[in-house]
Amino acid sequence: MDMHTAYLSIGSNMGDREENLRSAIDLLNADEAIEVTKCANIYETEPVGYDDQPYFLNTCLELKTSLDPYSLLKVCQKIENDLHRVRIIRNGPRTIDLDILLYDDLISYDPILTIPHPRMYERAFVLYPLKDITDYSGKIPEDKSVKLVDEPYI
Ligand code: PH2
Ligand code: MG
Ligand code: MG
Repeated sequence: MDMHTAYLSIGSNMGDREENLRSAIDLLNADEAIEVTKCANIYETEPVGYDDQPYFLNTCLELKTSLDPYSLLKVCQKIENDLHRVRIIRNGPRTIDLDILLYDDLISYDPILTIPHPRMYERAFVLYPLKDITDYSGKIPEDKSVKLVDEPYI
């Protein structure tokens, strides 16, 4: 089977944030077409985009998968629904968010699924954890606080 490597950013700032991240990782691994192969450190991060909300926990994952990008997106959206994601405000509080950052060396401008994630290189909360599990050595913006709080879950 054709296997692909994808990187995801996951974040939570409502409810039991640690539990939400762990559940998302477990649900990804429960899919027979996905294996979570790396997990970055866990960071507590200042909200970006919409300030009046709790701090997030963020991390990044490396996956091996036989799914194409759109099928992977569907799995991510199903996990968001299963973890009772509610979102009232754009960029506002959420129990869980799973964003596809990279998929092999694919470049796609489809508005449904833009890869690489269009804002990833502006976001310290994405780049700090991504650097833990890749050889990313580019610039990391320092405008918002990003604090290391835990080791990788797996
Ligand atoms: N996600 C957003 C908007 N702002 N800020 C932080 N610190 N972490 C996030 O995961 C995050 C955010 C939209 O998805
Ligand atoms: Mg997001
Ligand atoms: Mg999202």
